Amino acid sequence: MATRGKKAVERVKQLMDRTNQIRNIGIIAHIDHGKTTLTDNLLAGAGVISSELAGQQLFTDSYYLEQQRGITIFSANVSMVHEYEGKYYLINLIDTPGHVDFGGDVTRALRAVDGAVVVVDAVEGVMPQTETVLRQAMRENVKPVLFINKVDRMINELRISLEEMQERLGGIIDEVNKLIKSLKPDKYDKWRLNASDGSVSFGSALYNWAISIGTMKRTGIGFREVYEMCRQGNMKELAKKCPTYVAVLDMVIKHLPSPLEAQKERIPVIWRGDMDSDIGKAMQNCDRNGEIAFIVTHISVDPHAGEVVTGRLFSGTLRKGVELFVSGTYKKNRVQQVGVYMGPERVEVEEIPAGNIAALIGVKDAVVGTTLSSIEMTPFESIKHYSEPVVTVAVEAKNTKELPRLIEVLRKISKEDPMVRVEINEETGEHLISGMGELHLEIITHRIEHDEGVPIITSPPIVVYRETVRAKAGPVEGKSPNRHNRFYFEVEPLEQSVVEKIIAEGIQMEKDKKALRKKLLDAGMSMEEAKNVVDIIEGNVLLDMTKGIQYLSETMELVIEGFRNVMEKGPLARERCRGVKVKLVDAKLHEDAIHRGPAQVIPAVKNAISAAILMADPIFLEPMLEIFISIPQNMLGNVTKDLQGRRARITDMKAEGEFVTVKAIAPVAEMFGFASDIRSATEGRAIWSTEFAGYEQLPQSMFHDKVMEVRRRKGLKLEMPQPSDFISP
Ligand SMILES: Nc1nc2c(ncn2[C@@H]2O[C@H](COP(=O)(O)OP(=O)(O)OP(=O)(O)O)[C@@H](O)[C@H]2O)c(=O)[nH]1
Ligand SMILES: [Mg+2]
Repeated sequence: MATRGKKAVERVKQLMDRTNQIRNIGIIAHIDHGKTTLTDNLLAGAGVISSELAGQQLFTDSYYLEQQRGITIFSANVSMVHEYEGKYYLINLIDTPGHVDFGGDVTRALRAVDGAVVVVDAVEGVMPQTETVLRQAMRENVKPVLFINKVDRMINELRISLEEMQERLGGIIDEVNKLIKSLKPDKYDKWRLNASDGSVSFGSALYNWAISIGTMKRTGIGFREVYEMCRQGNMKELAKKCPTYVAVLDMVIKHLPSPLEAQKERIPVIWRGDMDSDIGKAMQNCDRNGEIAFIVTHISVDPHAGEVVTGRLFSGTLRKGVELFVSGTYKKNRVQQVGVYMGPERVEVEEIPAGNIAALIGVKDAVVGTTLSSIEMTPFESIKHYSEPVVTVAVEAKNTKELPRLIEVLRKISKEDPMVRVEINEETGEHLISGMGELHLEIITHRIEHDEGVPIITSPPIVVYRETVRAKAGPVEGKSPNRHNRFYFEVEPLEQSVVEKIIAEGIQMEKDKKALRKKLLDAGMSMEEAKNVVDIIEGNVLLDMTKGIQYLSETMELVIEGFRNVMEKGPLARERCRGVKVKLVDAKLHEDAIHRGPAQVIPAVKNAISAAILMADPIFLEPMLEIFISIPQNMLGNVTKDLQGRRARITDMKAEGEFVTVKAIAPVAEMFGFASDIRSATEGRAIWSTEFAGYEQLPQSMFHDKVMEVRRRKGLKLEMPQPSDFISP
């Protein structure tokens, strides 16, 4: 059983080669439902950590802030070996965080795996984040199994009868199935969870016992026995007779696919290249003799070895010394070391065949999401996360001598975490770090100060707005400084549903015009417009509605650059634009290319688009959160009062026994400090979570003040900008 020592390493190396005996899985769930405790027990069961410590040590929460705060911040890769029906299997597992601020980690982990153990707390049941992580798994074509955890609480805290317990457990399975059915109708028949076929197990990660149909048959311990032993406080015996790892790992091996089965179905979803090409076939067949195709899903720093790039190898064989193309750069990197995980440690190996999760050293130019390959290939689809970095802090090095170090640290952090966006405020020279929420930014600034030792001054968190328009305007003429070129633009709102689809599906310009047109039509754009799209950025589009204008096609790159400049820094307060449809309707160009260079075209385009936006009834959009709160009935008053003070809109309220659950939508800007306020308003009895809920228009009454607030922060003139600031009337 033990996987420690030399023999264990040998076993892992052997199994790495037997693709049928590999399972790559993620543990996913709502916050606090017990993922890390479960992972501990699986590691202990496999002999990687001592079983006395399992459940207390929280092995994969090895970062000190994780231990201090009792939450997972970074996903962690571990591997273990398990024997099932006389055969050994290699299980590569990723423990993911549950807090919404770290949801990007979950998304990335799901790219690396083929199956997921969805953990649900038996008492809390299916929660909002359960749905979010399941949606993400379905999107990646990752098959789920279910572990219902904390059954001990159901028995000992809720003190319900055996019958009611079984009924409630059945209810949770039904709910998860409903989600699978609505999120992935085409797979529902195959993926439907069912306690009687063993794709669901039940137990207590903390007290280290679990049962499934399989273990029931072998041990004779079923719900009745579990119920009685829990009541008698005899969970030690349960843990001995039916330890968690047996039920859960058996379930994983029996019901989740090996890479060989999984890649056939996953590749068409995560890669848009030609399935009949050699590399397409190699990946679908998990062919170790094919070219190398690898996606980076995790980057961490090892104090001895430096940067460790972890990810999934879909085809080929990785060996020390190979040179790999790094997508998005024109560079090749040489792999200096190849490793696999053994428990939480990396073990260097000679080579790793397709189907495994591998750790590489030497790939300096990769960022999370990069495709590494031995031939130039279409990169994997970008790893899309449903949420966006909407909260920002400004940081400044306390000591200007430390500025280069600060820049270096920020570069490193944004390489590891694509949900972090770092920008320089040119006016003030500060660095603006945007992240998913308060906690995310707190961890980042903590890392800069305490782990990297760069003292910084950090501003309180602020919200980033988006600039958009509510009306049509134009055509507006933009003249080049030499007056030889003129561009005419119209601006109007891009239909809301189109904006949302473009963003949710990550639609970008691509070489294949037909494929792009189809995506835009599916998103609800008209044919007339879809065929004229020349650029797309963050839910804004540029359309070329002109016909037969001489020299325009040679100038289009510059027009696009001008357009992008405005979309990245809108005319109201240099916030990003969103949902703006810009149409180029006419142009007059100088015949001589020298007179229509960048210095002429870009300002003409920028000025015309900026002025048109200001004429089209512009407004700020603000980021929103959906809030879910569950509280005892008698505290409802305190909670609704707090919510009202935050411009929240209550969207649903349901009583369940002594508890009420409230759903509401509120601006991110009003939610700072909510955690401590709700704690004191409810004596710590509220269970709550939030989720990103897109953008809404800022109320008109706040518009002027907010624009001024942002302009002040950015050191801009404290006046509402006018079209005449950009074009002469
Ligand atoms: N009673 C009981 N408590 C449990 C059980 N499993 C986990 N817990 C407790 O639940 C809390 C959260 O456990 P974690 O394992 O950290 O949960 P997690 O899902 O990894 O949390 P995040 O990674 O932060 O989302 C801890 O206090 C655990 O001791 C269980 O089976 N029974
Ligand atoms: Mg955890």
